[in-house]
Amino acid sequence: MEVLFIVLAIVVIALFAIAGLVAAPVRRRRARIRTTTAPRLATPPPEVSSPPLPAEAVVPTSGLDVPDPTAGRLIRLRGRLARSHNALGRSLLTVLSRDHLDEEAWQEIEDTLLTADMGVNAAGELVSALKDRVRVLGVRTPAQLRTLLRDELLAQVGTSTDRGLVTAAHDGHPAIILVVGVNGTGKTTTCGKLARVLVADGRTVLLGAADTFRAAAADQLQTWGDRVGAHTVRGPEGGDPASVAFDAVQRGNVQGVDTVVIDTAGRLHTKTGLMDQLGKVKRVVEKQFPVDETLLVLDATTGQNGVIQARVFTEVVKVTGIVLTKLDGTAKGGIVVSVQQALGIPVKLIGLGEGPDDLAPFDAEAFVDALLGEPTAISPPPAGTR
Ligand SMILES: Nc1nc2c(ncn2[C@@H]2O[C@H](COP(=O)(O)OP(=O)(O)OP(=O)(O)O)[C@@H](O)[C@H]2O)c(=O)[nH]1
Ligand SMILES: [Mg+2]
Repeated sequence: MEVLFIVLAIVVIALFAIAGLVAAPVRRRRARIRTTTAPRLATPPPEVSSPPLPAEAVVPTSGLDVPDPTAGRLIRLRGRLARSHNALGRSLLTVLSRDHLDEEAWQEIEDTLLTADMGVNAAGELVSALKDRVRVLGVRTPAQLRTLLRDELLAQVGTSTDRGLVTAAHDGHPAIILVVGVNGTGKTTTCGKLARVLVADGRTVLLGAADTFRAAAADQLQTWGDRVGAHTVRGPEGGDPASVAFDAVQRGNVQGVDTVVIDTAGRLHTKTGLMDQLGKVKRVVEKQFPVDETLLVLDATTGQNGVIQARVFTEVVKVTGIVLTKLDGTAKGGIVVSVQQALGIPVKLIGLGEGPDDLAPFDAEAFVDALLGEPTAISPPPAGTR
């Protein structure tokens, strides 16, 4: 009996030992899977079977930035716009308030508009509209002139233009935004700032680093993404940008994010090979879903050349909106009008600085008010000054 008891005890101990040996690797494997699953997004994606992300793709969720809300951003950033642009409004109002407006005065007004890059057609139209209204008005008070100029500038900038961006998932897949432009205009920065805008508005975002020319470009984008918890899909340096863009859209769709924002390499509009490559990026993405927005990033300081760039880019990838960057560093805000009028492409976003939240949805009224400056701007200089 005693012997039987001892044998039974040995059998039980042996069984426990075998069970332990089998369970250990399973536990280890489970632990490994937990550390490589997709990052948690601000809003949990719908139940989808997501392929695991590589370990380096996991975005930390603690210590994320909380971007400024987007509502009224341009109003908040208006001061920055006014600093570089209200000289335009001031000089126009100063000439308009002369007692006698002769041809020379009107030429001066037109020249001022051309210097601000408004473009020949828009400047001509504005001058003739102003001429008509000044004639009807007769005697002019500074306040009347300001209203008149505001109305006519608004008419040129366009108040009824649709400047909305498609950023919400639709038809069961994410919205797709492709960001294009020549070198150094601010594409990557815009993708990063845009991700912040979207996150601030409650969207979930995935970034695609389709600038594969330099590893640093993907690092730059990923840094922006990491700050707001947006995952960045990237490929090998020198890899096919179209394939990275395709992967980003596929991954974004599987994860159920709202918006996929794809950064592309800077390319001169005159380089046919590079422009063809861009066309391919869009075509390959569209094997999955249509691109909702193709945003052309233009550096406002490059002036009328922006119109030429826009013409070529839109022939290749059908641009749906302009992002005008570096408006904080130039008085050439008239490009807003010339690009729209020459090509019918609305300015949708403007960049007003290097800060992470210095990107604002374009608002015609806030823009024109910034050009005109404060109403007091045309009051006579205090005595003793010249
Ligand atoms: N002042 C100012 N600087 C800006 C603005 N937007 C971008 N920049 C700066 O412009 C420089 C170029 O920005 P990137 O985003 O790297 O430009 P990119 O178009 O991605 O450049 P490539 O990828 O090399 O073609 C950076 O120093 C940005 O900080 C803006 O609105 N205002
Ligand atoms: Mg870049």
